[in-house]
Parts: sequence; C-alpha cells; structure tokens
Amino acid sequence: SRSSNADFPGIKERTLVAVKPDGVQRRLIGEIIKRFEQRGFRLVGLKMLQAPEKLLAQHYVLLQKKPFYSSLLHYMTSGPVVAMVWEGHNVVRSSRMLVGDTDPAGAAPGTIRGDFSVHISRNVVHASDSVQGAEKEISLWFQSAELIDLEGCDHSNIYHL
Ligand code: IDP
Repeated sequence: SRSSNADFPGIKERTLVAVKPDGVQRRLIGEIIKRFEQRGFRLVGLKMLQAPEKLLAQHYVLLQKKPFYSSLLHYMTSGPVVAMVWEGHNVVRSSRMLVGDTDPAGAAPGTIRGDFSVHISRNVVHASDSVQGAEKEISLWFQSAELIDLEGCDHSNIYHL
C-alpha cells in the first residue's frame, strides 16, 4: 500500500535560496538550479527581481550592526537576484552543504561558493541557515500563492512514497 508523508519526516521542509547579483551577472543561474535539481530537491517557487532595500533590510536584520552591512545592501541591490524556494528531506542542511562556507576561501571545492567565488563579499548565492530562518525568509520573499503546493509525480520517483 502507498505510504504517507508521515513516514518521511522533513520531506516537506523548505528553504530559501537566492542567486545574488554577481551570480546572475556571471550567468550562473542555470548552474545553481542544476545542482539543487540533480540532488533531488523540488523547486516550488522561483522569481527574478530587483530586491527592494526594505526587503533586504528585513532579510539581513541580524547583520545590521556589522561593519559590512551597508556594502552588503549595496551589493545585493547592484542587480537582479533570483529567489527560489526548494523543498525536500533536510533541504535546509543540505543546501548549506551545497552552497559551502560563507567565506569562499574556506568553501570546499565542489560547493557552489568553492567552485565559483573567491571573496566573502561576492559569494554568488544565499541559502537559509536554519529551518526557522527559512520559514521567515520564505515569507519575506514570497506570498503563499506564489508557491507550488501540489504533490508532483516526482515524489514517487525520488522518495518511493
Ligand atoms: P551566509 O550567507 O553564509 O549565511 P552570513 O554570515 O549570514 O552568511 O552573512 C550574510 C552575507 O553577508 C554573506 O553571504 C556575505 O555576502 C556577507 N558577508 C558576511 N560576512 C562578510 C564580511 O566579513 N565581509 C563582507 N561581506 C560579508
């Protein structure tokens, strides 16, 4: 008989990933999407936008006091970003592994930052750092109607539900 989602805790976990302006300018959107797709995660939200400063101020509220805060906002408004919501088992933790250390100098080869960046202030991509943080960030960047909530046939192919 078909099993239910209850047998697979965390399967509906979601995280916010964003291709930052340098990633867009360097034509890395497809490469970054490819890495999440091939891992087996499900894309449930996607948009390209010029991020409003107000949104970024909320997104980076915990960094307000950092010396690099204003240059971070300048960087993040220097061009469009691609915001995405990815869903799947342990997607928050796995995304952080896919993305690599905040400082590209410490990011392992094979990670996105480890493969495509050299400096902490131009590190190509964002991924939420906790399940709680992800929920907050997703609600900042997306309205719930913009997110896909249907169970696609991919579930049966990836998770054997
Ligand atoms: P994270 O993006 O890996 O979660 P955070 O510490 O939350 O790392 O920092 C958010 C972003 O702020 C980083 O991705 C990076 O773009 C920028 N940032 C963090 N630390 C520095 C720094 O020391 N200098 C310049 N930019 C920084």
